[in-house]
Amino acid sequence: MVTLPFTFEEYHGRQSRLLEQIPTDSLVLIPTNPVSYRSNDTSFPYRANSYMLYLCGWDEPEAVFMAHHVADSWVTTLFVQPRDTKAEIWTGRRVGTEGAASGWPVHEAHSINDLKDIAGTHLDSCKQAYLIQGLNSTLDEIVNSSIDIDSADPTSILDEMRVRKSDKEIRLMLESADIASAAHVAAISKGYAGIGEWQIQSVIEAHFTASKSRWSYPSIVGGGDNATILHYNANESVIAEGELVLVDAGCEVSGYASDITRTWPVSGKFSDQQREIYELVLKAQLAGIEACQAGSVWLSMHRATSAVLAQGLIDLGVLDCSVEEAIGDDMEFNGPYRNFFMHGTGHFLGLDVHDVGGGRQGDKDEGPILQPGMVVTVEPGLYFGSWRTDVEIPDRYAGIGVRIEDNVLITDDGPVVLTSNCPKTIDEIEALVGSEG
Ligand SMILES: [Mn+2]
Repeated sequence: MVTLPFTFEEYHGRQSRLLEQIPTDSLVLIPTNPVSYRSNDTSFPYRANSYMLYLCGWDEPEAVFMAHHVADSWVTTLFVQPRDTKAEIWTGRRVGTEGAASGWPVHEAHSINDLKDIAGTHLDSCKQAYLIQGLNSTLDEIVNSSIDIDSADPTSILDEMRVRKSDKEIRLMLESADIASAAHVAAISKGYAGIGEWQIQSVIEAHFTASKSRWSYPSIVGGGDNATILHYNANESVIAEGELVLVDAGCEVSGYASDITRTWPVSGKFSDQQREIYELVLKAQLAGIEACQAGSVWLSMHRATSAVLAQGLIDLGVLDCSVEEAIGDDMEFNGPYRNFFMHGTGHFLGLDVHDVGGGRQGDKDEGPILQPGMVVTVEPGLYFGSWRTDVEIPDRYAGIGVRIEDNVLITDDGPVVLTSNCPKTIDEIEALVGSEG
């Protein structure tokens, strides 16, 4: 039997916080994700919609969470796949309507086959529907075809709630961070010159599976120049003696993601050039973490990492200009340092690996204020792809890509690194590479 990751009390609290911000003449409709097909009738592993998980923890496909107002209170309903022995023989046991009504934090449960009738009837007495569109075509059609109903988007209200994590959510995120940390440690300790990127991937993902977890995004394992491709995940090359390997991999626990990047010398020792770049990225990453203070703007950590990286690139002779010029006019983060650090410093983390809450870094937008309970990633990097034609790559650093990423909880007492069990100093890493070879 499925166990929910949170108490009914926690789910009811989330539902009330949502519904107290919704006019009472509205119908709230939160569909889950559809099943996606990989090839012919083979589906991708199913992942429920994060808003659905957040509001009631339901993780079977073909479901809708609904809330409608009766007399003085909201009534919550789950539409779910009904029990069906013949279908369950093929695709697995279902909780069914009775199980949903008794075991999940809602007042009622109905068959998904009755969605159109029941939701349609409730809509007749409503002025607007708070619907997440694009997930369930039946709902989109009912709402969009009725001229008396305005469609509103509930996600901005939910995002505001999701971005600050409760203590229980933080506990799950710490669990997720610990599993991913141990997976990286296992991979580093089994590294050797000549190992295949896919073999490192298998060590990482074996640890996820053995820990009853699964990846929260496709694992990136890039040796040498492959480390300079930000979303490389072909993971099909052999890593040669002396090359660095960049591993960006995280897992999820009850839907909550971790997201860790480590870069290490596959033969066990950083070369002088690799060490110079690694130390610079690490210095920038520590400055970025230090900038994760409650009350600071979202852009603070990008400012912090950018200042360190720009100065460092000048000191190493990669750039020949002032820090201001390197970062860009009016601190727009578009100067020449961007040739080597082309992404943001971090993103929010939670039920989605790139979680809700806004804030893409890399321009002047200061973004939201950091608040206790928010979890962010801090992941500066420097990339010198020898294959690039858009910019001159210094010979000394050609083929080096370094990114270091941790998951950081904002608290009133400063940043707390949730992934601190994953080593990142040069000494720790050099001691670990191949130690279980
Ligand atoms: Mn990340």
